Amino acid sequence: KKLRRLLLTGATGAMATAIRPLLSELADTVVVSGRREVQNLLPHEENCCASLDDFDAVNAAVAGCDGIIHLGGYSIEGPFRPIQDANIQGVYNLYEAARAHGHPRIVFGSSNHVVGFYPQSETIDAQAVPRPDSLYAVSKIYGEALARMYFDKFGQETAILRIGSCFDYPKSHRMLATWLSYEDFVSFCQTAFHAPKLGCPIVYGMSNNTRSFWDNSAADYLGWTPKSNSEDFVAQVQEAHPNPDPNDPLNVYHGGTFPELPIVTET
Ligand code: 15L
Repeated sequence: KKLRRLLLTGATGAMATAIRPLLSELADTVVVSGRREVQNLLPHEENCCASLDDFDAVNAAVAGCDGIIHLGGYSIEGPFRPIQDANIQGVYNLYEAARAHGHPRIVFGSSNHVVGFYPQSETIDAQAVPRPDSLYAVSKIYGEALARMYFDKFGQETAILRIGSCFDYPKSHRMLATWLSYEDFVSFCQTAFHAPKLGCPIVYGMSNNTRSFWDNSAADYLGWTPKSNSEDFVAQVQEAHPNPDPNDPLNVYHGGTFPELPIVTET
């Protein structure tokens, strides 16, 4: 099954750049939207530039789309102002545009950092109380709450995906638990757009990793079956990082190094 017109926000970011070629499986046309134009457009793509804090631009990007993958935003810890513009004002603009245009389903790219302060010795599920590890993570909790409010108030369906580490391969011992392959991300989106009933589930964005500290059983009803397993990369990770220090925050917290990052005050 294919969407007619899929909006991809954050289209110039690293994750979007990696998955763009795979999205022709999901939709006839993919509207790629970032603050700047995407270079090297693929045959199935159209550019529609929008800064997330500009409602009119976001509204124009959303118009006519029957699905949205929202990867746009400020994606790491940083000063509050740009986080606020993109992840708070920006997500509000996106949901208001979706409300004006028939509530297309949304895959909201949230982050594992919303539970970043949990210790890796503890396995948690979608019901876990958030323990954000950064201002960035707090802004993602705002997005999750907004998604839930638009669902309860208007029936807007969203898959809240708390993305772990979406890279071409796991790059650390922590990522043996948090890794999400590009293929599994795209299969998640396909499932979210076509599940008979989506609702507003919280799902941890990880592949079928043998090692993990997240439990996705609450989302079993969706029928998503990730296929990649970080176990295939154990030898490679061990070679790159022999003798991992168990007291290194990277090996202590779900959120790795983020819990120990300072607040960045604006200059
Ligand atoms: C994130 O939320 C970041 O956007 C990404 O750059 C990685 O740091 C990822 O989390 C992670 O936790 O590995």
